[in-house]
Amino acid sequence: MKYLCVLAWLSATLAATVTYNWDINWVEAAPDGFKRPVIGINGQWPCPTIEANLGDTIIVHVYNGLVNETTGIHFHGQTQTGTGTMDGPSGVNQCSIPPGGTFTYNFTANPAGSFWYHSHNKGQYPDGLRGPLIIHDPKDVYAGSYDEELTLTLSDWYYKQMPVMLPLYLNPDNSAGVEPAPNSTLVNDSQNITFAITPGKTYRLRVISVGNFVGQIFEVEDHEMTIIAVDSVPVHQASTSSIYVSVGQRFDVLFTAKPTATKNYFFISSIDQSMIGGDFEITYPNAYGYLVYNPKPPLPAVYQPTFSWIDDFTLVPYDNEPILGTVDHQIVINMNFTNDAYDINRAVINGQTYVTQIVPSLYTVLSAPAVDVMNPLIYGNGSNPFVVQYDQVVEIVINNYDTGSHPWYMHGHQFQVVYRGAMDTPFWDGTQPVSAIPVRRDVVMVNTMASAVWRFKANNPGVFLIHCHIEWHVEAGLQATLFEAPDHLQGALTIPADHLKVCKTDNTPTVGNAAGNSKNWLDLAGAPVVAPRYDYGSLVTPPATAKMLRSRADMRARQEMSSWP
Ligand SMILES: [Cu+2]
Repeated sequence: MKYLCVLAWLSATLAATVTYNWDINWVEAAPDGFKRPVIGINGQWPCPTIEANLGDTIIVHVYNGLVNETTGIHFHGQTQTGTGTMDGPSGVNQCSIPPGGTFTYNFTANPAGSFWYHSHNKGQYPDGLRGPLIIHDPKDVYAGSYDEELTLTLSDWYYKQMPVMLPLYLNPDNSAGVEPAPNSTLVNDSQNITFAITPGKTYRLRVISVGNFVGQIFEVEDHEMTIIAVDSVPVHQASTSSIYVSVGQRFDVLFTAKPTATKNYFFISSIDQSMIGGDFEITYPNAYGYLVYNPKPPLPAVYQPTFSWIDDFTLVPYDNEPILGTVDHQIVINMNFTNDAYDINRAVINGQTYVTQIVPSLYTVLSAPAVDVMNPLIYGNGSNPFVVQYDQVVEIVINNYDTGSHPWYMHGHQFQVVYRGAMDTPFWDGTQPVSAIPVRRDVVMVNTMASAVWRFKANNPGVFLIHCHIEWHVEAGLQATLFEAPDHLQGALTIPADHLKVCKTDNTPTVGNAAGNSKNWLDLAGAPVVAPRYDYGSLVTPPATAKMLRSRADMRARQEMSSWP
């Protein structure tokens, strides 16, 4: 017993607290030469990198200095074990932080690896509020395999702000639901960047897609990459010349520098234009960078990438964790797009568009009578609720009935991808061959007219969103809510006072079922099931709605978006 106490004391003293004070505000930036307002932190953009060690306490004090928009931060890929109030999505784990509001996130850095943080508030992060989150582990299995680390974010980029584009995307005049195409492509929120390279050294490159919509194909000229981790999970080494990085995904790769510094090399990130529906003109479909061995020779001028990437489904986790057997609970998500009563194209899961509920879903869990907490009814049909019991082996089946591919993300876990069908293959019926040692990650690309299946153990009680990571589709309602052992949250979690305060400012109730009813918990009258007509993103004061959408100013905005249908 004494021995255990000493161990606990040791780990307690070794873990540090890493504190960030963030004033979130608008700044001007021209990452590709085009100047626009972006959401930065402490007057800076690109946003800073969060760095900590595994087990550290990360504290982020947020002040919303945006004036015109609400906000909120999610720490993508962090499990938030025991800290379910800190996961970030507005309307699920917290209320939106109003302008002038303060809000503190406090959680344990876990697991280690490459992550990112971003706004999880009403389609906001593509306006710039996103950055890398790196958790180091001194015991990392690849710790001795490289000399230096580099971080590289990839992103599609837009010249207009989300609150301008969202109402044009979710609009009867765009009844086919064509997503606004990006104007540009960025690497480290810039273009033509350079990495100074020392001959002979081996580098760990953390590639993080912080984009909004399209996948990115990344390649380094004449430097083979060795994948060592995906979405933070170490994998057995796999060599490739390119990687395909869906929105939200991370690839950690090693590359070894040439022995001599006689020339310099390209790298390229190219957006997957097959995902773009309309006929758009894209100013910069590629972003370039350079490995600079020697500043004297000129940077290379021409490079023809091969773009033959590895299938991430074939990667094998380093710990060889076998497939979880005997599924206790299967969740089937049939996803599609359909038009609502306004002829607006919306996403549906099993026929239901995700709609934010009146009480944030976690707060419903924490205020519900114990007898009702496992009943999905109280969370509102509009939240697409799925309740699972503690320690169940859960299988999630995504059947993609849409004609596009979608990068699906689940908060709170790195799950086992046990099956992924190729484009236009029969949906999952349980008879298809599965992976014996499945790759684990937190975002998986689900192919057009095909299924993907993942499994996890429900050992992390919390309320976690399951959603396509394309921010357009999040706003179109392509989301479900996982209530993972909500009975274990009651009595274990309390809502911090500053979190309650922002709800008060926001006039959001924090007690009751999805409809805000705390008298009759099974009466869901008033719980939203239909998406609101207008979506102006995080804007606090939307323009006078109907008038604006039919005004000449709106038509001009539409024309400016080249070839908008
Ligand atoms: Cu999607």
